[in-house]
Amino acid sequence: MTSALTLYLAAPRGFCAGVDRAIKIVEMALSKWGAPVYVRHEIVHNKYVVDDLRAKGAVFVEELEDCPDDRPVIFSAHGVPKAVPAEAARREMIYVDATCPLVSKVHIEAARHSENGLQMIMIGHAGHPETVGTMGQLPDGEVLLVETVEDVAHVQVRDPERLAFVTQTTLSVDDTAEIVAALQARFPSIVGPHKEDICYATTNRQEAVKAIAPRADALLVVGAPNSSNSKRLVEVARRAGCDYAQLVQRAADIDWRALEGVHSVGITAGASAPEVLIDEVVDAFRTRFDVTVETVETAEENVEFKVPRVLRQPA
Ligand code: 0CN
Ligand code: SF4
Repeated sequence: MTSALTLYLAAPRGFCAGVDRAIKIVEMALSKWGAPVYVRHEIVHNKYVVDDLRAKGAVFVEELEDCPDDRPVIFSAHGVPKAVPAEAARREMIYVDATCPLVSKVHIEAARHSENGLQMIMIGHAGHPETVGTMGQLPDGEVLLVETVEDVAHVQVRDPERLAFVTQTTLSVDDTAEIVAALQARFPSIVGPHKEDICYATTNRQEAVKAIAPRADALLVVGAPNSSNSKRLVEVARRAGCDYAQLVQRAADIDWRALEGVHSVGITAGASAPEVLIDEVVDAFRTRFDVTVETVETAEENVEFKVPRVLRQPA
């Protein structure tokens, strides 16, 4: 006899408007210009998405120098340092920027504060492409990076009265609030966004996890190990009281032995994880348990971003 199991499906989960747009950009570029179309960095942090686009003719590289001059190149959703489009223009390449508009907004803010004579502090994860891209809107060394409350105590600024901050869009809402509070305590005149620059999708997915985690025996986040927003969902689940929270890329990653005896499992997905993979995970549970699915909705999303005009025009 199969045992009963309730699956709490988080809503919202999975694709956000920026990811949806970035994937469309690659697909539309392939139909406009034919293969190969080069993509600098994984368009979004998901192997399934990348493999699918590769099969359609996209070529993924890490650096612009790995692209030929005579093929189009697309910059990933995470954004790029200013030097990247500048170099593409110098080489007279066709390039399309798939940076999420919510990341571009942060780029513009950082540049604006700097023009106003404020030194920039970025709250983000060292080495993450979005942080590299945002810091790269200003000359090397201009933006100071803080990753933790601890870092705030040690950061060396030019003038404590003339500072501004921006953040990565995919951070933990709660951790970031603490870092912002530490910055404001040490530098009372620091200028910044109303709260931080975390995007609606990151915020909503964390909220949904908070609603599910306390009542689930286990929680699975469908997402990739290099996906910042997905990893944050695992942390949020554990902190909200779900001791067994794991990231899985696909159903094959599920550790069924660890789930023996559970009665309820929460399921969510990072902003770069396609719904087919969530379906795959739910189906895997159906083959092993007598499953009841309950959707737990904490917000409604209706954000959509247009693709760049060059792709809306015929070739
Ligand atoms: O997983 P992603 O591709 O990126 P991070 O969460 O690592 O930043 O999701 C899309 C988010 C963006 C930009
Ligand atoms: Fe844009 Fe947020 Fe999605 Fe990143 S997670 S692509 S910032 S909407």
